[in-house]
Amino acid sequence: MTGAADLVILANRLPVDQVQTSTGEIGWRRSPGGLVSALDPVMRTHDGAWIGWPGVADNGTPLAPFVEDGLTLVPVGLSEQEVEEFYEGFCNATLWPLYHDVVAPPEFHREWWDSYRQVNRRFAERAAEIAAPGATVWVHDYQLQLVPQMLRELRPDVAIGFFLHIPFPPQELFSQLPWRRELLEGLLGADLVGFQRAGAAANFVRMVKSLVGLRTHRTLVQTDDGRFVRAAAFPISIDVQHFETLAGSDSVVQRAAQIRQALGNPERILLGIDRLDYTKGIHPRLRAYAELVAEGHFRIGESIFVQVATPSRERVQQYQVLRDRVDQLVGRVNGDLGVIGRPAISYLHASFPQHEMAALYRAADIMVVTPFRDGMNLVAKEYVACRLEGDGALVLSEFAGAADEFKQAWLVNPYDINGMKATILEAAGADEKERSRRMRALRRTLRDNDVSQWASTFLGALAETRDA
Ligand code: GDG
Repeated sequence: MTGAADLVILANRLPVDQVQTSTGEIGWRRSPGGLVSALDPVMRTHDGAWIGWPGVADNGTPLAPFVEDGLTLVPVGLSEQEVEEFYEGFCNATLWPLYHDVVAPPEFHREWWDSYRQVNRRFAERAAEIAAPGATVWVHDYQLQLVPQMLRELRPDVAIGFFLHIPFPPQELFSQLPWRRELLEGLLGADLVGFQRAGAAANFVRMVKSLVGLRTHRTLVQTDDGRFVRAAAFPISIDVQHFETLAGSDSVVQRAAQIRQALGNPERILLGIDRLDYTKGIHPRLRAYAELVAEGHFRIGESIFVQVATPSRERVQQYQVLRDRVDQLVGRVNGDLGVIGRPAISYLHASFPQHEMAALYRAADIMVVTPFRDGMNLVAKEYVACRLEGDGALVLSEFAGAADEFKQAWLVNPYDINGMKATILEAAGADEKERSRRMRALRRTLRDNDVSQWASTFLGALAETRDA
């Protein structure tokens, strides 16, 4: 059975969120994201369809495909048990920590793996139904690593690309996984496997050789059925033009001034924006800042750290533990160091519209991005895009994918608190010329690779791999 879509995107989530209208009916709200804006134009010109989970457990009634704002969306339902075992379990308590350098200990449960396989099969079957003969199918991220192989068995005629948004670990860590071989074989169903960094692609090829026993040559793998699979890096980016326009709009400029005023017009605003996730290094970053204040390098009233932590995966235990740790640290720091009406850290556990994010980026003198490990980190790129005047400073972890491109950022090791303190001080003390030299270089780098370029480079490479 074949369908009519020439380009099929599979991602864990649909690009819309399911909402309930006031009359109790199901409605959809477009969720703005880099991936959607990158793929939107390609989807429209190619008769594309997007397969994903709507974000809430289903009640047993299958949801039919629908068209929203001109995009064909195909929902895949997950039961409450699958949300627990596949999504919160295998995806976010096994693979996520394992792929991020075991910052938290990964849990291995056989029933979670069974659920992962079952949900991956459902996605693959859906793609097999709707893809036109010879279509291009692009599978996204760690939730769907078995889909390429499952889909290839059902539909050998389609071109399959896979892109991993998060890091791919070295063999010493990946080998812990009881189902390591199955996952590698799952990915090998693709014609092209894309990663954020070249090192991740190299990890993959090395493991295919040692754990699956296939022949490899540089970035190519030869499978037992005589196909060639290519692995390469395609560093993702953002819609630069969109952020520049937003940051330059009157309302964002005004809102940024309001934010500075509400904070007491300090000389220096430091900013962190992250999903509240243990990989993002929020805790050591705030500790470093608190020590700088305690030691008198920054003074309350003159400097403030604004930390936005967007609620994330709140039912997963490690995330609850992290939330308590950050709450405790911020409470202690503000209790010890703050004065009436002026905290050391302004901490917001909430998510905001993109307009507010752009205003925060505009208001901040120093952006502090310190993940222990991160596939790319789009927040760093968004900050750079919003610095239209070429000022501001980016302090960036060398363990974020963005560090490969952003060599002119102030790079730090988030495990080294003294080193981080010294670098934050250096960035704060740098003269205007130095800051502007670095920021302008970052902005040039960003403009050279925006998200639509990322998408077309990947799809171009997929077409080439297929024709070779
Ligand atoms: C994964 C990989 C890779 C955050 N809070 C709010 C909000 N955000 C937006 C940011 C940014 C995005 O969410 C976060 O992207 P990151 O790249 O920083 O991190 P992950 O969510 O972990 O993303 C990562 C990425 O995939 C893409 O491949 O870079 O390494 O882990 O765009 O702006 N947006 C709004 N309100 C918020 O409160 N509107």
